[in-house]
Amino acid sequence: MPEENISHINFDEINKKAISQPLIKHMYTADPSAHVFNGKIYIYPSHDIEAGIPFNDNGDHFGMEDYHVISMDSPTGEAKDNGLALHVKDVPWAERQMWAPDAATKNGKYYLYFPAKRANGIFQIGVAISDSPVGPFIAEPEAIEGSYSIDPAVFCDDDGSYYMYFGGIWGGQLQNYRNNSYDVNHKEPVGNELALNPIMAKLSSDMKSFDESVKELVILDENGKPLLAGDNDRRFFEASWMHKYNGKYYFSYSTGDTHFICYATGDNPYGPFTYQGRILNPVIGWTSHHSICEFENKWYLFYHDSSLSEGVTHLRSVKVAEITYDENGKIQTLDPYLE
Ligand code: FUB
Repeated sequence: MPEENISHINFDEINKKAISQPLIKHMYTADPSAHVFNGKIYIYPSHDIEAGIPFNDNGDHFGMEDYHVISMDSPTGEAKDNGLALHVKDVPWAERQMWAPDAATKNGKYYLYFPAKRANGIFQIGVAISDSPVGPFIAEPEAIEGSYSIDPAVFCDDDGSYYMYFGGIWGGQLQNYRNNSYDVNHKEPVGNELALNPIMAKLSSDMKSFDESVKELVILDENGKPLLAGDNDRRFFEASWMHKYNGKYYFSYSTGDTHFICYATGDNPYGPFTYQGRILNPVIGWTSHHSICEFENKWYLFYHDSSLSEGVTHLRSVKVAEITYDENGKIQTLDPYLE
């Protein structure tokens, strides 16, 4: 819900109707990427702060500087803030705006993937490494070669291959890229032009670089045609996530300016993917961003909203709710606030 439309909202009522409450309240957190490592839930969120920068379509008001990892013994258990995991001042190539991160583990090491702006104002994606899932993480000296835009999500397939999905429109700069080249004059396509797609690549065995050139992950409609740019209710905007359910690949994402979390399914990590429906209806706040994770044979949606800050779009709180699949593998749409 855009920030300018919130003046009529009674937040006490909203909080009573919310299907879940913020996992932590002593700081603002967003963009939760949840994983189960060694039987425990670890959430890698953005750490929202009031940076004092006015709202604009470039997202400059999202002035985050660091990351904290949240851990939980179960989705209903206490959420623990494990303190500073990585600060932008300790990332040699980055200057500002530590946006939505993700993490992966391999051979006892933990890898934190994160987007940030370089001094020239261009987003790239970096990696920082730790022996612990909660950090502290040590950043690699340079961003991942070939990376651009925002919102990395790293998926580990059953064969031990890791893939990164990324990209985001407007503030995330994806509209400025064509064939992996940046040009500030490129704009988001409109109307019947083809929609922009998320970007993906397999990670190399050291988890610090891409093993191949990055490529688009195409999302098709029910007729097998790529989604169009004017299809704002369904086209990809940001917040990639990949999970696997009953052998099928589920790619989920935010539609940005229409505020839905949607998903598409495919038969392999590269796609194509076919649009299936909505997972989460709009939350309080402009952005919607999520992850999906299995814990003890139940599936959970980690997401955020701006109810705790009473609608301040860049001061969000991470939440969790169970999701269910029907017998055909369709995810039941969640309404974040009950009627
Ligand atoms: O948190 C900053 C940005 O807002 C994220 O990178 C987007 O996905 C949106 O949630």
